Amino acid sequence: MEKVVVTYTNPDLDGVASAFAYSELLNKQGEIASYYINGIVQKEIDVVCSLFNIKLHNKLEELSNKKIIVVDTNTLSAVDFVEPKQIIEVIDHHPLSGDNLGNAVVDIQQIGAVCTIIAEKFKEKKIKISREFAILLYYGIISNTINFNAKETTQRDRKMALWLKEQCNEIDVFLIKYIFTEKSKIDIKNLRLAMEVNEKFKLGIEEIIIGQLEIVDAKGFLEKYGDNINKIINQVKNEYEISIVFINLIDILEGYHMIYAPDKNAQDFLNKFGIVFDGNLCKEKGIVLRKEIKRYLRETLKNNN
Ligand SMILES: [Mn+2]
Repeated sequence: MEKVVVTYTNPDLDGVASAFAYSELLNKQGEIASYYINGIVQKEIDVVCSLFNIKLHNKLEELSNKKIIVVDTNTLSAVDFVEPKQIIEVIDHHPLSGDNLGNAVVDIQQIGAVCTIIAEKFKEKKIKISREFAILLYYGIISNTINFNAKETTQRDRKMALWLKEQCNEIDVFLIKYIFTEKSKIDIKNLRLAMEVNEKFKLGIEEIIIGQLEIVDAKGFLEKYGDNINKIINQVKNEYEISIVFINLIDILEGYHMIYAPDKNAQDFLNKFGIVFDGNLCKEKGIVLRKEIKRYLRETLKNNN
């Protein structure tokens, strides 16, 4: 039976690149596999694809009779366009969602990018990687680790990025700044998509939503578009009937992050975890990603109980 590799709805480059490249790897191993992208991709994908003239498809296939492989998420609601019982394999690097993944083979590693795991599979199996997959996986690692500045970055991410660069001489470190700058030119109509506020996170008995914005000049962006962000936070609170919604704003060139919580609710909640606000912001040097915040919240909750 044909396998289809999918990732969460409205995915980023790590999700798209690993889904596409993993289906290619399976094909090269003699299996029949394809990939399917659901929703609208994050802007960084368009930036990289047009830069290197790479074409993606997301034609709606009949998925109901396929075996499904999920990459870059282990949350079932994020892939609600497939039936949970279809899922045979999960490859991810996010904290466990707690969802029942049935009999699927689950491979969750604490690593900077799923692209790293997929690249390692090409290397280990000595399968030649063609230019488009080397490019996508390389910039997927760069994007997901914020050019190796995220705390969760590992030696394996660095090693595979180097290896991918050796496989394709079009890969250029000097394009990273261009890609980061271009992906930050968010059309404000698409702000909610860029904020990634569509996934509930279970924390003990609580359910919260943490958004994330990865942009250049995060401070300036917040000054300019704070009202738009507030409006979206309120929309999300109403739609999901959730009282705690906040945003992790990452400055991808300056290398800092800020937790932005305009609501007292969210601030009081985060205070209990030792996260202290100055106004609506908790600013820190260095980059902490949303999945690391999730891990921190879970760990703290566990230790306090
Ligand atoms: Mn990822």
